Amino acid sequence: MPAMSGRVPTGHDTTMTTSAAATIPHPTLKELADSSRVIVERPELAYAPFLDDRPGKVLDRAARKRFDEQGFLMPFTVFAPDQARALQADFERLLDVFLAAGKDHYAINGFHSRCRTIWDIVTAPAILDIIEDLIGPDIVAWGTHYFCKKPHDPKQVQWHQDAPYWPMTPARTVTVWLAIDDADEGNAAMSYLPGSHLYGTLPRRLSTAVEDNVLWETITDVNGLNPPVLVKLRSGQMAVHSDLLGHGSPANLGPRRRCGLTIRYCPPSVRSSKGWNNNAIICRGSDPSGHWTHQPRPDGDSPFGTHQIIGAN
Ligand SMILES: O=C(O)CCC(=O)C(=O)O
Repeated sequence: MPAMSGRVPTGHDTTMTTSAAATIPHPTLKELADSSRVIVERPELAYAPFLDDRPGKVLDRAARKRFDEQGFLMPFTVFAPDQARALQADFERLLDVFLAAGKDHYAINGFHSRCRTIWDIVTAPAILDIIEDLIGPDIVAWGTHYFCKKPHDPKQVQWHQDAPYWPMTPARTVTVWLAIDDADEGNAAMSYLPGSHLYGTLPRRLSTAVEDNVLWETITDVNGLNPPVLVKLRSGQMAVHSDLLGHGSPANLGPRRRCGLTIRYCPPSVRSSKGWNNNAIICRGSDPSGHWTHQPRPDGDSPFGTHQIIGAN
């Protein structure tokens, strides 16, 4: 299979911590405002910093500043090893149900309101404490997707930003990438392009068949951006990234599965169209506007019913 277009996300710094990441040179927000790289295709998709004066439960001011500068933070251990093994067992049980219903490894997309297993992860306090520090005390979860790369899975996730895929405005969603399996250079871990969230929407095109993309768009040119950083995580750890951050992952050439659960959180002030606001969980606080429809904890795990498929990457 061809490598991902642009820089291949291997052979780079695989041990980067959030403090090391702070050494990456970033343009300042002012420099960016003057930069011709900022695309105004959808001006509401410009990055707005999360930093404010709240003390933070987990993330102090410096950490939130790093998020604003680089567009991601990692790693956070949110589940202990025994809980992480339970996450794997739960995923495998869920996958069996989906496979038996004729679906594939990437199909568990948007089922947080149908599957108690996912609903319970989405509302886990250890995750929400970190999200609260970024987006505030009112927390809506509107999307989930298991990205399960089987051993020797040729499928790739081409460089992309999430926000252009979504009918959401403004760009204010933070994604949790929760490692169900250990993820590293041996099993197609994802990579981030630090600082790329600051450029608005990057030029992109439809992916080609040869790219074998799980999704369908590819950033046309990553040259001139910071080099990729591997999202190396142990099972039970998570990373968080901005919906404008460039990221992707190559084919899984090795014998180890690489599964991660993405969870999309935003403050209730975000507006969604196409009915995506009806498949939400109000995890903390409230939505006084009533835009988001809260889905209560389901009784069990069902592969059937309504869910987001299109674009809910
Ligand atoms: O898991 C991957 O390889 C890609 C995940 C992704 O695109 C995302 O978190 O938005």
